[in-house]
Amino acid sequence: MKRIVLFLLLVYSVKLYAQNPIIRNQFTADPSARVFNGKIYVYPSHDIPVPEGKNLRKDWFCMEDYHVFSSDNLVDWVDHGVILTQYQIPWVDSTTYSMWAPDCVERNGKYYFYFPAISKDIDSITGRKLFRIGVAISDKPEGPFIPQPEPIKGVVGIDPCVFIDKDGQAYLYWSLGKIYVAKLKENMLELDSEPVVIENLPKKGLIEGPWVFERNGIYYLTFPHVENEIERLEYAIGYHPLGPFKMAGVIMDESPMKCWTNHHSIIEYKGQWYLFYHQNHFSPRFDKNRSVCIDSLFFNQDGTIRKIIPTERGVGITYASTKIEIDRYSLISEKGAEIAFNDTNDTFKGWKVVLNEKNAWVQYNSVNFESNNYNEIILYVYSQKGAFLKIFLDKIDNKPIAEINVPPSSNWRILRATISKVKAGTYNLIVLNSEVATAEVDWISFNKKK
Ligand code: FUB
Repeated sequence: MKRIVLFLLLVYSVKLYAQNPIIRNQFTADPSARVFNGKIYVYPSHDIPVPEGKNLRKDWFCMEDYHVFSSDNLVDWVDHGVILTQYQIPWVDSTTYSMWAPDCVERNGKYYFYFPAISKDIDSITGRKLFRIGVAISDKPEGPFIPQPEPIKGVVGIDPCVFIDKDGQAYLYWSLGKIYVAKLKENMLELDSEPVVIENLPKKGLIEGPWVFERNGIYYLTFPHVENEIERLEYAIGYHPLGPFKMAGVIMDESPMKCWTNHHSIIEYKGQWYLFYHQNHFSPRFDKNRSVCIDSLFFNQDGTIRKIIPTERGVGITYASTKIEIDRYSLISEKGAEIAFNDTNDTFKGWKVVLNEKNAWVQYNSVNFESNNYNEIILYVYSQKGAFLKIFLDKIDNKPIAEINVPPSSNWRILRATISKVKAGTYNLIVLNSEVATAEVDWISFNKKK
């Protein structure tokens, strides 16, 4: 099995591009984002549909392996393939498909990958198989990771998060209804203190998924918590990794898609802070098949975190010459505009914008025209009765840069039109339907015609 994983790792490196959700070739959840060697690496859980013929709950999480994804611009993501599977780990009960939320940290040039899974052994007190936390080690952030033969002694639970403080002391946080913390030894494989429960967190409603980071001397303990019916992201602050912590607020409210879980990480990259989290974009009817998203995160002057509203647009610059998926919008008109799947039988084929009425519009921010030479727009569109689209930069009050007649058709088609001169720069793009009939747009792009 080890050989197969190594082989897959060498041949498997898929380039993906995305707004939200950022990973478009599989379900991903519980993203732990880390910056290693100037790049962002995301270590998520890998949700899969429950395989047939296994003795598994049909309505529950199902995970058998982990992938890692990297990017240096938050837009183009490389899938480095499988880095660890349940079948490689001697202590894991591989009939349980329980490779839940992981984390990865670097120490002295080695990468330590922490993951929870249900252990084969039967606990003498509860008489049950329990979630334990294991470690796998690699020389590279992309793996391959070699698992330790035993889980970490003294830890029962899920959702590991490792924080290394400025003085070099590492701490392991994890959850099991509550949040626990213990010091890690220099070898990163053993506890160096008795686990303690972090106090002063909400007493009612599930708490899990700890993520700890430090900024300007404040230690942020962030976590999903069920205050009402489903999880939202909350945080507490303190002045030491072991606390005491004091509740400070909500980072993200409950999912508008009603995904029961949320699970996140927070990092700074090239001077901007980001929240990585998940919702169930590709699986609206089954919220155990989730997808990782990113949105920008901002602090107030006093160090508190501004609440984040999840977006489709996500983060990063989109280049004018790429396929701009305007259904990943920044803003959308209140009336007459909606998004829909391109193919409801294969949600990974993405979405389209449906502009149902006159003056319905959609706005997609941060499109970069890196030169003055663009002179053509290309659109992938459909309108049964015929429509007329106008393209604006930044404001609908501005003069449109293109006006496109979409002839009536029973098929999707690629249309091209000349655009007026655009000065090199980054703009917010607006697509407006100026006809009564419906126009559907999958993507648009810009070209430099000779
Ligand atoms: O992904 C399985 C579990 O769902 C995670 O461990 C929790 O944090 C929740 O996201």
